[in-house]
Order: sequence, then structure tokens, then C-alpha cells
Amino acid sequence: LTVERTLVLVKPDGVRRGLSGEVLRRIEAKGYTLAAVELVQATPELLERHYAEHVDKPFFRALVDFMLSGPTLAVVAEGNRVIEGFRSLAGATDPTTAAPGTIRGDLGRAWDGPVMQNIVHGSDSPESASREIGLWFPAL
Ligand code: DAT
Ligand code: MG
Repeated sequence: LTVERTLVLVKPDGVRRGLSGEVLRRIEAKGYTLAAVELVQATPELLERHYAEHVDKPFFRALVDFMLSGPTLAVVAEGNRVIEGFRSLAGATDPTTAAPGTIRGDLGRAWDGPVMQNIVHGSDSPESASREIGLWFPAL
């Protein structure tokens, strides 16, 4: 058994569209548990650290503006191989090509402006997960 924790974000598009409960439902239906849940208004500083790998990308500013456009539901999910497992539940980055059955494939829209609005974020490795959980939940 490899019990892990991962950081899931329901991004502002997902919160605005009332999909927070649907994302939590899918996490729990898969058998993962919720270790922490908090509605957070992100700041530019938090997002620069969260998306540090993307600071030099052409879409970075639009990504930050989008992530500042409303509250984000920050979630720590726990379970066996949950890091890879949640990425699988989320589906491919681009909602147009994300497989049906995934969160992005079922619920995401293609492009709503200059940045992909794809409802959720999930950590991509154990190192990312511990770094990102520390950013969004400094008390954990
Ligand atoms: P993921 O969220 O699947 O890990 P990522 O880390 O490559 O994808 O990118 C972070 C977010 O940035 C992604 O969820 C949506 C946005 N994004 C990625 N590539 C983009 C692009 N080419 N144009 C606009 N937005 C993009
Ligand atoms: Mg990523």
C-alpha cells in the first residue's frame, strides 16, 4: 500500500459553475478521503509559487488572472496512489481531448479566453504534492 496525499484545486471556473460538490463526490466515490478542504481567495504571491514551473510560459499572466478571478476550493485528498489516481480522474489538460468519464472530459470547456479553464488542478508527483500542500495549507 502506498498511502499518499495530493493537492486538488477546484479552480475558480469550477467553483463559479457550482461543480465543487461534484468534484468532491468523484474523489470520495473513488474511495479517497478528504484530509482538508478550504475555500481560498488566492493571491499573486501564492500563484507564482504554485505555478513556479510555468512563470516563463506565454500563458502565465492569463493563468494567474484567471486563478485570481474568484475563490478556489483547496482540497487535500488521501489514499492509495492518490497522486496518480486523481490525475487519472481529472483527465488530460485540454478539456477538448480529455476522455469522457474524466472530470475535464465530462465537465470542462475548451477555451474560455486565453487560458484553459479546466476545472481542477492535481499535483503531478510526490514532490509537487508536498510542496503544494505546504503552500495552500501551511498549518498541515
Ligand atoms: P495540468 O494542470 O494538467 O498539470 P499544466 O501543469 O501543463 O497542466 O498547466 C497548468 C495549467 O495552465 C493548466 O491546467 C491550464 C493552463 N495551461 C496549460 N497549458 C496551456 C496553454 N498552452 N495555453 C493556455 N493555458 C494553458
Ligand atoms: Mg501541472
